[in-house]
Amino acid sequence: MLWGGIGSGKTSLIRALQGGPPVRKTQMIEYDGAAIDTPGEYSEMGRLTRHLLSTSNDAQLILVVQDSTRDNSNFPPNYFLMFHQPVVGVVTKIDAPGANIARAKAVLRRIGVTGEIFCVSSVTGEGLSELRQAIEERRLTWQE
Ligand SMILES: Nc1nc2c(ncn2[C@@H]2O[C@H](COP(=O)(O)OP(=O)(O)OP(=O)(O)O)[C@@H](O)[C@H]2O)c(=O)[nH]1
Ligand SMILES: [Mg+2]
Repeated sequence: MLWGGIGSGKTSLIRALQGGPPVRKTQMIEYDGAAIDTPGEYSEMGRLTRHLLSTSNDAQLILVVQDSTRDNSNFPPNYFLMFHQPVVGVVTKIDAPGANIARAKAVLRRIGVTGEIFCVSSVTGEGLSELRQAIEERRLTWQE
């Protein structure tokens, strides 16, 4: 399940990992192959995050997506410590002008992502194989 702000690159990442139709703005929570895609609005607006929380019961792994061109996140400090599933950070758009990977990692740490952080570009494909491998490794321990 992917969490992250509006336009942070969640759907593009899913497409880069598992293919599918062209990326359009995500309007609702969508089960898409192995992924649960979510609208950025749900991560950015406090009263909507409850929809994500109830859906997270279906998720085996939480991916917290942080756009490397953004200097902030709407999640409060330590937010992601609440999950019982593994939580992995993904810094997106590392190919983009203005990308700042160190800043994005610091944002993820602040909001409670204590596990591994992967840095990727869905445009160039950089970092995707490492992320894919990490997901597959975790999948071996999941109960389907
Ligand atoms: N340069 C660059 N642009 C990207 C990358 N990933 C996504 N984008 C662009 O960022 C914009 C938003 O991407 P989406 O995948 O729709 O983002 P999202 O998080 O699914 O957005 P919502 O559905 O609104 O929550 C699009 O214009 C993408 O082309 C990337 O790795 N590099
Ligand atoms: Mg989307």
